[in-house]
Amino acid sequence: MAVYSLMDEEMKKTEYLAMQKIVKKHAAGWDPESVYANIAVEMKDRQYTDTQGGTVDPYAPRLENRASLEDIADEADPEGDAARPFIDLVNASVEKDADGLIVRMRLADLSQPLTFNQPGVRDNTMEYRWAAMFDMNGDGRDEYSAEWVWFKDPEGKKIGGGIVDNAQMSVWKMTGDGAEKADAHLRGEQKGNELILEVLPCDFVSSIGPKTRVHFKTFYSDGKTEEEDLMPD
Ligand SMILES: [Ca+2]
Ligand SMILES: [Ca+2]
Ligand SMILES: [Ca+2]
Repeated sequence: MAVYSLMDEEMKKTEYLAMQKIVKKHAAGWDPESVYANIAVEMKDRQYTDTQGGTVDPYAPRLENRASLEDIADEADPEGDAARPFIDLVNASVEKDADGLIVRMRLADLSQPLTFNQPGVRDNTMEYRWAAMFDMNGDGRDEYSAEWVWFKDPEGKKIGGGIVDNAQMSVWKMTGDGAEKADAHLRGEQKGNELILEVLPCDFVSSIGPKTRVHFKTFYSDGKTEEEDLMPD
């Protein structure tokens, strides 16, 4: 009994009340587009430990693994540094011209169909991702991403197929505590092992300048393990 009343008191603390409010808010008007925001908030509070035993802030600026649009085009990523060939980046590039932006990601092997909405993956959590991340002003923090992404659809059936037909193409704008979908028209295609994402002219594309730095991220989860590849590493 004493334990329960202790817990009861504990739950009345400001931080728990604030947390309950957030949970209630998300549960009341579930919006798949806010999934990113929720994840980002979760991630912000997580502590990471680096190889030296120190803690890592995932939101701290990072400059070392970003490259200019010119440099990234000449860069290659090792094959085999990701567990699965469909998320194993081999090279990638970003090209901007008057017609918009073209993002290319070459993977080790995209010849096999993928399974979406795998039973082991938790509802509304990320299952697949192939993303180009943009640090517009080169300060080490990303402001936009252009990507294919798939969150496990609670209503969706398990389906097999390709990335272009099944994952969602979108441009995300990072906000203070999450991300929101940016207004952008996209076209996507797969050519062999290459994924091509075309973003038509928009605010995001026009704000890409000489200081802009880019890096690439892929992600896969089967519910048991989470795997990724980064370029540059
Ligand atoms: Ca790789
Ligand atoms: Ca930035
Ligand atoms: Ca890599």
